Amino acid sequence: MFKKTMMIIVIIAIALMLIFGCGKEDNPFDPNRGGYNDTPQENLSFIDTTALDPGIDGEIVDVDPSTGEIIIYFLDFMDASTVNTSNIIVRDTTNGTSITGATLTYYPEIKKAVFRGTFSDDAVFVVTLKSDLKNNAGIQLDGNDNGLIDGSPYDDYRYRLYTGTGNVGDVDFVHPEIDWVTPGTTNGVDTLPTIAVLFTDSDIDTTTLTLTNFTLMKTSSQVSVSCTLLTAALNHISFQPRSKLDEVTQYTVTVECASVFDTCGNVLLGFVGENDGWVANIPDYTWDFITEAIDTLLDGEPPQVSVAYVSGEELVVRFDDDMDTSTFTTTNIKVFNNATKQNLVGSIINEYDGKGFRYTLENAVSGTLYKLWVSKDVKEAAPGNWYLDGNIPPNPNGVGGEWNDDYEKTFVMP
Ligand SMILES: [Ca+2]
Ligand SMILES: [Ca+2]
Ligand SMILES: [Ca+2]
Ligand SMILES: [Ca+2]
Repeated sequence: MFKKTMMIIVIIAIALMLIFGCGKEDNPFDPNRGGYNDTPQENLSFIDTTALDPGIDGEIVDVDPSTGEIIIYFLDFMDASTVNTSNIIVRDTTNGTSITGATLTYYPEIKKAVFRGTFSDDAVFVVTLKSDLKNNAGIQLDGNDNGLIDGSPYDDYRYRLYTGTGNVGDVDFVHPEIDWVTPGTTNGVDTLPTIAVLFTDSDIDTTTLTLTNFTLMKTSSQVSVSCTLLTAALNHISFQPRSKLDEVTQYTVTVECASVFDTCGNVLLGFVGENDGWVANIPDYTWDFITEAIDTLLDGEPPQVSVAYVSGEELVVRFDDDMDTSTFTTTNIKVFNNATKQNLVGSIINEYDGKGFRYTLENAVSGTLYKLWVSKDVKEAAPGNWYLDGNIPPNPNGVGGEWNDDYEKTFVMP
């Protein structure tokens, strides 16, 4: 009965989200972001997508009785030798015929390329701007707009056009993304949760929605939890552990994105707004949750910093739970000059109640901006023993020790 009720709730929630637009989970967490988040981002994109003429999904209109034009404006001055019909390809996806009388003219001084030809009637066309297009500085097109050089086809930029009654919806190269997950990154989760993943487009190949591609494991031991598939639909999957999970225990859900496709074979990219676009090796998307405490003597809530303030010559830092003060070390706690990043030497004095520490500020200069940094590796005392749930957005989110769970706060020395 309980199972059924949960399922109905999830189905209603999904239905509501479809009606009211897909509400993004507040605090999604993707540890895979860590790897490329540290990579310096470059902006290699130089197609002015807002100035394409016709625009994305637009109609090609004949400029004379039989000739149409596709105009592409670049934001950069281009290497003219790369602006050619090898790198700007127009494909008639309806009739499979080549565009007759096709010519490409590049006007370097106004950064404009014009593709002219005779386009078949009532057809859909895909324009592909290949990653081999280069600007004058020799930088290639970043078609997937991730600041990284991925090469063709990942960095090719594609858009659709049509003539007459051609329907651009017939051609799908839009990759699905994860729009919402439940339970999200949080604690207090029911020990028999319904786990659901909702996708941005309702076009998932449901044969890829399997419990091989969507898995649950106990985080500490990496031991898989056997689950039952509840629903696999064009826009979501839901599943449930076969038996109750352990209480106050952290679990990891993994979506093997590289094995999930839409009905046109476009691979799942990851969480919307948090992925690198279409790349060669799509990383798994994972998130963690912590189950509820049924035995109320247990503690399923990771600690957070409750306050951090200057008092006289000390910086007072307090947590919302009893802490393992052996983790209050100079490795885990630092204060530094916010401008120069130079370490501010001071002592760490544990608070008598075990809920915080004081950092001495005898070397701080009045009027200077400093930053306190507390590592995610700071832990609370037993019975919780959880790592810090820091404050770097989107934290705190109820799960501690994640890659972005350090705590930071700037303060001016009075
Ligand atoms: Ca790229
Ligand atoms: Ca699609
Ligand atoms: Ca706690
Ligand atoms: Ca967290």
